[in-house]
Amino acid sequence: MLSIVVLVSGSGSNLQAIIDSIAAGHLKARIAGVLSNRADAYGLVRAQQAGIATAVLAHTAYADRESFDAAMMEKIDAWQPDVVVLAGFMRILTPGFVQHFEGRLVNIHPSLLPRYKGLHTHRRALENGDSEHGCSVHFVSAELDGGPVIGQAVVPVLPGDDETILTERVHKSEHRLYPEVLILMADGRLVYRDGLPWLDGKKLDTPVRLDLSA
Ligand code: NHR
Ligand code: GAR
Repeated sequence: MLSIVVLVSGSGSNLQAIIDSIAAGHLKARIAGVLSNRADAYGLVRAQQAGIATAVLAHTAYADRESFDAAMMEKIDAWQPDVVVLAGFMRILTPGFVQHFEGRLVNIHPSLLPRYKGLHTHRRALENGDSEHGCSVHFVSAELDGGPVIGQAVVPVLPGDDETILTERVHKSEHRLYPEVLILMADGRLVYRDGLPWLDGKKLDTPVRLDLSA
């Protein structure tokens, strides 16, 4: 069974979606631990309520990113995960950390990558008058939000949308996409080889697309 470690910084609603998918029997995995860089992250409460082990490593307690990441690596390795899932984790990871978990480290980013790497993605989609927006799950590489994309969920941008309502629509799509991608991994259909995602034995040149526009 796929063993997962989830990294959070905040509310952890994506963590909750993964917990729920496991509980419903869709995702055949176990969450070995949840790690937060913030002691007050609500994601830790969600984990505890589900009986999952938690750990807090405050990045502020470390002299630099390298020593923080080294402490995280040690903690995560002790849980022996097959996959490390970033779910609203807000600290940029060092190349050493990314290399250590290469092919086992995934992130959900609130845009249709390669559009809108970085922050404030919803505002930027609105400012550009996009008619579609969404989220992407990608393997993490040293380039921020630049690793190969596995899956995307698309939502419409509707007349009258503001940042709040669009953020919420994308958020809901994240809660559907993340478990779907992890199910592909748990079923052994989606693997990482030669720096790329492969689905059912074929190089994935177009991300798996979840269409939520209907
Ligand atoms: N690390 C690497 N190396 N590569 C990626 O693709 C990563 C990553 C770490 C996190 C998530 C990401 C996103 O999906 C992610 C992808 C934080 C920042 C950021 O600027 C940017 C992107 C992402 C996460 N963090 C600030 C920092 O100094 C702190 C911001 C804060 O604490 O609120 O680390 O968008
Ligand atoms: C999600 O929208 C996720 O895509 C985003 O933070 C939110 C976390 O929500 N991630 C980033 O912006 C990474 N920089 P959650 O804590 O409720 O899962």
